[in-house]
Amino acid sequence: MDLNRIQKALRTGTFGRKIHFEATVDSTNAWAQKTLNQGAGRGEIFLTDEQTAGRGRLDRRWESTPERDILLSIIDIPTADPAQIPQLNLVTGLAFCEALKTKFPKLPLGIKWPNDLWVGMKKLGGVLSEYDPASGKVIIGIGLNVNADTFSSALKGKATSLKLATGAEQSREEIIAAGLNHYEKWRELYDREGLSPVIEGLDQFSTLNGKRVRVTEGNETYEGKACGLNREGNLQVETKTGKRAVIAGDIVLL
Ligand code: BT5
Repeated sequence: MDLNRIQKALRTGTFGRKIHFEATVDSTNAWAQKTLNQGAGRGEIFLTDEQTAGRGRLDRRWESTPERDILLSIIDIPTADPAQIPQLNLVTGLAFCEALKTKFPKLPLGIKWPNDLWVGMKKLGGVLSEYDPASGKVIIGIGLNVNADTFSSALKGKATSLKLATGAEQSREEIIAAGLNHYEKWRELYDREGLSPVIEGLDQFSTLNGKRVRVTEGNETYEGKACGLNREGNLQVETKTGKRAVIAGDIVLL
């Protein structure tokens, strides 16, 4: 990882100005969290070439290929209401999707609510934000398959990388910088104007709008048609018994 190359391409004032790098860690989110009580501040980022215990939501595993993918955590502060922290997932997904769309306009990039980046019908990346109540900070983790050539058998046919989708190796450093540049822009807009511009932005990348989906929320499962996000950024689903808003659920396209 060439940290100078990231720094040269950064146009931010806050995000990515201080970069922590380790060749191997368990999880960049876990590592970032440990540094919070040593005073790590907003905008600092944590990068690695290899994760031995990368995690997704609900303690699921995040796979990666050493030195080929982006494994990044960003420290941010939430808006006044911690209940709105999941909205930062949306801001992050939109920022990174837009950054990739700018670099790769021909790729069919999309966002599968709430936190997946897709190319066509395959998962390219994911976002995991975690709140640390002791410091009042949020750690936003981003995993993005950049130059991975293969995936475990569980992910075959379901995951892709930028290299597989474009047919060429891509620079992780350029993508990290572009993602952070877009993140800072969207984060400031979100601070000034709230979630509505983010929802508008997400709409153009939505892979779910108008499609039939199965939602699993806690112990409950239901089906319906996805029909955009409400003002809080929750996915709305039209079911037989009326419209429902998904707060935190897993969505499967039918
Ligand atoms: C996510 O969770 O998609 C969030 C992933 C966040 C990973 C980053 S890496 C840097 C930072 N440090 C961490 O430890 N984590 C963050 P979720 O929606 O729960 O999706 C997890 C599911 O995606 C797994 O159960 C697999 O099915 C699938 N998956 C795992 N690795 C993948 C990969 N490399 N590409 C595509 N799909 C993957």
